[in-house]
Amino acid sequence: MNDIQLSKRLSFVLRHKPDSIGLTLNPHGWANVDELIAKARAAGMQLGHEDLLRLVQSSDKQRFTLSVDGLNIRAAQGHSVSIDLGLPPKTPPTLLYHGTAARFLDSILSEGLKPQARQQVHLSLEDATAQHVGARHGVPVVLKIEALRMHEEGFKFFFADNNVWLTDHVPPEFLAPS
Ligand code: HQG
Repeated sequence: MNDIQLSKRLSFVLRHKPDSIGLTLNPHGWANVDELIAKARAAGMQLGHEDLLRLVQSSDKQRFTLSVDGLNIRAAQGHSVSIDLGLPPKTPPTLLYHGTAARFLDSILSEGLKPQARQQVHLSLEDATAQHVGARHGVPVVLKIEALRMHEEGFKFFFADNNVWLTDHVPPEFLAPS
């Protein structure tokens, strides 16, 4: 496996299917580094400590967070497994962006942005980042979210370690084409 394949597999394990290698995440999504490596190797991944550190440092979207003591690791965001990242609510900027595919637009404008398979809706600080996120699904469309107004009306926002903003649901009245 090259680094991209390793990183994808690690994202899959830490966000979606820890039990695919017999791993259990703690309630905040952390896995013990030694246990992760041992179980990943037992499942056929060629992964050592140095590989793991390299993947954490080289991840283009900083997908993984190491605990301060270096003993634990988790995905910064993107989970479908039910965990609580334990992030404090934070005041968002006036506007945030969400990239999606044109074919989802009608549904989104009628029911708002939903987390779908993930735990929360993912929002970007910049239009350009959102374009890339949207292009993963098809012809990209970027929506502007009136994040600060949502916050003022009581919606909670969280800022993940890798600069992605998270919220539970964006009702359609806070959305506008960018
Ligand atoms: C759409 C990547 C119809 C939503 C990225 C999106 C991100 C609706 C899709 C992270 C809808 C879900 C997350 C509604 C939302 N009707 N469609 N009401 N509400 N949708 O992949 O935000 O490379 O789960 O617009 O960079 O695309 O994996 O979410 O198109 O940060 O590290 O449903 O994943 O990071 O798709 O991407 P996703 P996302 P990684």
